[in-house]
Amino acid sequence: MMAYILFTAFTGVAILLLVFYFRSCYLWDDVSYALAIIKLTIRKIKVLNRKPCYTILDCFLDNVAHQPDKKFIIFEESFYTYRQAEKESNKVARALSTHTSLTQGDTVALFMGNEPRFVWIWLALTKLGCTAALLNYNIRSTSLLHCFSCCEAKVLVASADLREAVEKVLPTLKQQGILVFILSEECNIDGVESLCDKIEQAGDQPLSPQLRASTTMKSPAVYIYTSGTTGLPKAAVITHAQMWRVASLQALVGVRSDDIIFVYLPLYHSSAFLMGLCGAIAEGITVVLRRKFSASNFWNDCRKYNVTIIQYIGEIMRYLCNTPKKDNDRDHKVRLALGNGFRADTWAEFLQRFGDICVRECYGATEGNTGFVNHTGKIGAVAKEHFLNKIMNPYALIKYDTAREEPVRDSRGFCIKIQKGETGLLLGKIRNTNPFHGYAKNKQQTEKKKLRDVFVKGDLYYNSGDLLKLDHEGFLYFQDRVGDTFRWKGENVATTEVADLLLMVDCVEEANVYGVKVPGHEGRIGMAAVKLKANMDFDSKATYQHVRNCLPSYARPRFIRIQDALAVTGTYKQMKLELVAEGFNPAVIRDPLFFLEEDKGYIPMTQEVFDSIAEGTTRL
Ligand SMILES: *[C@@H]1O[C@H](CO)[C@@H](O)[C@H](O)[C@H]1NC(C)=O
Ligand SMILES: CC(=O)N[C@H]1CO[C@H](CO)[C@@H](O)[C@@H]1O
Repeated sequence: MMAYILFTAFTGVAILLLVFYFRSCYLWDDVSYALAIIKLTIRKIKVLNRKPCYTILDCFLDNVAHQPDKKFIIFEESFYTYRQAEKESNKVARALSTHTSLTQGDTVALFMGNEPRFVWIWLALTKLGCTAALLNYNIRSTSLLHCFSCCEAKVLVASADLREAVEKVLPTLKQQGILVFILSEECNIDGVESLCDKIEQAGDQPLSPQLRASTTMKSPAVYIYTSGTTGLPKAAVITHAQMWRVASLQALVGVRSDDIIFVYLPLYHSSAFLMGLCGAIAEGITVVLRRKFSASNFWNDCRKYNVTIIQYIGEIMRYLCNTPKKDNDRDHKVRLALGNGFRADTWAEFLQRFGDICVRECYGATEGNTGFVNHTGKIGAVAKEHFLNKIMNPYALIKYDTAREEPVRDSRGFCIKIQKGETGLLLGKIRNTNPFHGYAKNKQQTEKKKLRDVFVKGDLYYNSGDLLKLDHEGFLYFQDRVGDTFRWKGENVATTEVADLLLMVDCVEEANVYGVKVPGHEGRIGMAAVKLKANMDFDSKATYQHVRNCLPSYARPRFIRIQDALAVTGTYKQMKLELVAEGFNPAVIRDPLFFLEEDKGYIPMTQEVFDSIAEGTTRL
């Protein structure tokens, strides 16, 4: 098997050298990328086939054995070595196994922000053979309950500052017999137990591997919530094998053992957790963990902690470029930036201002089975087509009808590949080595992401829901996400989820939610077209209160447009394209229009408000 792969790969490289010699100035990039992929694939095959099964936790334990005194996590003014992290997580594991009846295969939901304890608890759960469900700490009430129950968790662990959010859903949790822990020394809420005191009292000796003997590469390692493209958040199943796949991206982009990575994005997302934290464990490097992103402290932190690698999402890079220029902008050790969504204009500005940082733009969905790394650093591109990528990671770009929201099929009913210069829907072929595990306890949504009979009868693909453009040189550019999700402030917002919540407001009969562009901002901001019940007025106060209680700020519709009737397609799907195009300009829109003023409520939209948003005086 190995010899065969090596042979194919090297023959491939030889052919590639010849082919590209005369036609490409990206020869060196392509070759070095090919070598990196081959090296990585060999490593991956070795790791994934090890017996007994070798998870990221085992890799962590090897780091503890080989470099116990190396710093693992640096957080605020403290640091923890690999050995200390091992002891801390042993204590958590012992506390949990003493005070709960958790056994292998059970799920525990984590509801907390970025802090070292997040890491200890996850390690502890893995040591017990359990799965951690990483809840987004911005969600509340119905969404929180939904996320909690869709992974069938038995225990909830929440940080002390989220106590109120937990108390609100406590009656339902109690009904379901859920054990609730708060990370504090003591707790006097009926039905909630404190956890910190129990961790303090627990011993720190290693736990028997027997406790996780039933873990395999195919067992769920964590659940990460994604809005996917429709409906309420779904728990994407991340198996131990998938965890390795994403973690090894760090090796692919050339991370070295002396690197220090800055993790400030929320750990409940896959980029910080899988690519950042798990990747750091795979390479045995140091993580600088921060509670939250801060544009004004970003470079000071990088200098203070000698950070060499940063992760990003497009919006972050824009925030950094928007900070006032300083003399010491280039005074730092950051050499590599890893992430996605970097827009071409910001990218160029960023490099010019903050120095020659190697940017590796990646593309991939949490639950997806395909992904790319921009190995040439071509500004704006997510990747360049590469034959090895096509072998390891077979994908296809097909023609997509954005108005009808479905793939274009030919007379025989098959999909059509796009030509160079066109934009198409990205599909990833589902097979043993590129599986799609779908969503926990949600067969319907899992099936919805699969596309069958694509090029031949019976074939099966994962539908990414993303539109990518292929240019004439073979570079791929992310264009848009189809259907029912938009991105705002780095978070995906599922339009149907927001619409469902609006329907709970008394005066609302129908709601159509979509995202609109705002000048000077990445992504799209939430807007809703609403039809009111007969003889009722828009109740701005009730709407505001409901939206504020149930939705995180990035998901709240900032504009509401009242319509007599909502436009639907022939198949009764709500039409969004026209609404999106019309945006929120009161000069264009005749319908009554409302604007959500932060911390105040919905006020009538005026030309002044519009102008101040367009000029950037009103911040969104
Ligand atoms: C950062 O690097 C400098 C020089 O290499 C060193 O003196 C300093 O102690 C380092 N700081 C930290 C926090 O490791
Ligand atoms: C392998 C490779 O060539 N990577 C490129 C990635 O992007 C940076 C710039 O953004 C280039 O400098 C690298 O050469």
